[in-house]
Amino acid sequence: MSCGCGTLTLPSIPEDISAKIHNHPCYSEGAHHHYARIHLPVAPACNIQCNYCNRKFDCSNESRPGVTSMRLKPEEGIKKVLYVGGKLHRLSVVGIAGPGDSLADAKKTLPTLALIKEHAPDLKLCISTNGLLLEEYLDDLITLGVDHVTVTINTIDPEIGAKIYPWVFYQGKRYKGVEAASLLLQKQLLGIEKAVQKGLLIKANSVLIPGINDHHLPLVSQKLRELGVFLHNIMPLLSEPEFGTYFALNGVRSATDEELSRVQEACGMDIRLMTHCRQCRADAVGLVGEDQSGEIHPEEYLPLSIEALKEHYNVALRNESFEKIELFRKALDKANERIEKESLSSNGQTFLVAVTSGGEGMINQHFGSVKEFLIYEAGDKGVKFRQARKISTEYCTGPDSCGNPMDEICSRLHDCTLILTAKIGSCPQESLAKVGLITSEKWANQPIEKSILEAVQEYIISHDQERG
Ligand code: CLF
Ligand code: SF4
Repeated sequence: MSCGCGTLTLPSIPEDISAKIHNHPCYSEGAHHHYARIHLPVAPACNIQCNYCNRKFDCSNESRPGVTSMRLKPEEGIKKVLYVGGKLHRLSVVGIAGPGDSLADAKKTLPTLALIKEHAPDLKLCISTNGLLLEEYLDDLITLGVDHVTVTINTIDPEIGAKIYPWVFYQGKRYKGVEAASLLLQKQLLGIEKAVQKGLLIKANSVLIPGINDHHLPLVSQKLRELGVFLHNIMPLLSEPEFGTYFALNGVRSATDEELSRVQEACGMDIRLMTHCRQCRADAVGLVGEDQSGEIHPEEYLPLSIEALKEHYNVALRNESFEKIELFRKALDKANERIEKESLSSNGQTFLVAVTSGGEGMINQHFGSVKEFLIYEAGDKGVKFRQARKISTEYCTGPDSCGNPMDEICSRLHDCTLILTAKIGSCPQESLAKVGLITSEKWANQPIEKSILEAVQEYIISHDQERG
């Protein structure tokens, strides 16, 4: 099973853990092409302040900054889950990731999880927290069957922490500066340690903040590994003036793709990395990377009774869909297995390849409708997923409106060698060729990894021939 690993050669994943992550789209890179998640925005309160967060918007620890989700009550949340699960059979996980901190608002998070456990027990339960109250609520989470928990931990040094967290509110008292950062760190480490001891699968998120914790994150990774954390997700700081955060207004800029790659490379020496995170919304719905939240309207599910929604949810049909997905995954793994057997013989060179995909692990999206490119790295060590790069608008937004975000696309893909896509017009193809990007439709509707292997092999051969 592929798991979004970094550069470290880790021992293989034990069978019981493999089973737990098999259809979790965040914990398993392989699963994210096939299985969907839903976030329920039931928890608006928070007990700390992060300098990259503006509380007018959703929690930036597990969501894209600058987005405001509609709040739901627990009983509205379960209705939404049953409604979406009945429509979107590939839904496998429910996450609570804000819009504040799930455990600062445990009075709403825990009843919501209890309702899901009661009415949709086939779904995995997942929460994301800043960790301040993790230890306090651990037993409740275990009783409810939550076994995937994300803790955002940006530093293990209180001096650095004081630059990120201006205050922490704990047991009726507001702490500030280094004292606040020390308290938060101590509670995070204790919560993680206890959670791992009790068998929870912990993912840690760290926001990569240029000039603040960029050089320090490998130490965080080391510590997380010692604590038994399963996966480390480095998320680039997104910092735009319109987000109105302390960092954005005080000159702390967004992290670049290159900085992210560099830090991932350094952290991947110590721990298994998640590289396919899309910093989704607190009300995200659908495959990771393909948010369908705008298609789900409260008036469609709120008037219905739980009983009616359970019928619509239809566990038997959902099970059949899961079986089909698993058959497809097996066929896909078989098609991709060549990449494990065949060496690329790139003589130490690595190539970045951008792919357009609408899911299912295939090159099945038209260049014109792409909102994000999947970037893979291919070299002597094989083909591995590196990161997703979003663009602000698709190349083509309608029949009469072929836009021209080509400058942005060229700049986001400037370090790539090849672009593999399902379809591309001659006009964008020529523009990309001018900046040295080679595009190809040859692998349209083919599995991603084996296509990259073949495309890079072809590229190496043709270049060797050119050089004589
Ligand atoms: Fe949601 Fe987070 Fe659970 Fe996934 S998201 S609570 S672990 S179900 Fe996933 Fe979204 Fe990244 Fe989060 S892609 S922001 S890592
Ligand atoms: Fe914002 Fe989340 Fe930090 Fe709270 S924990 S301040 S909601 S980013």
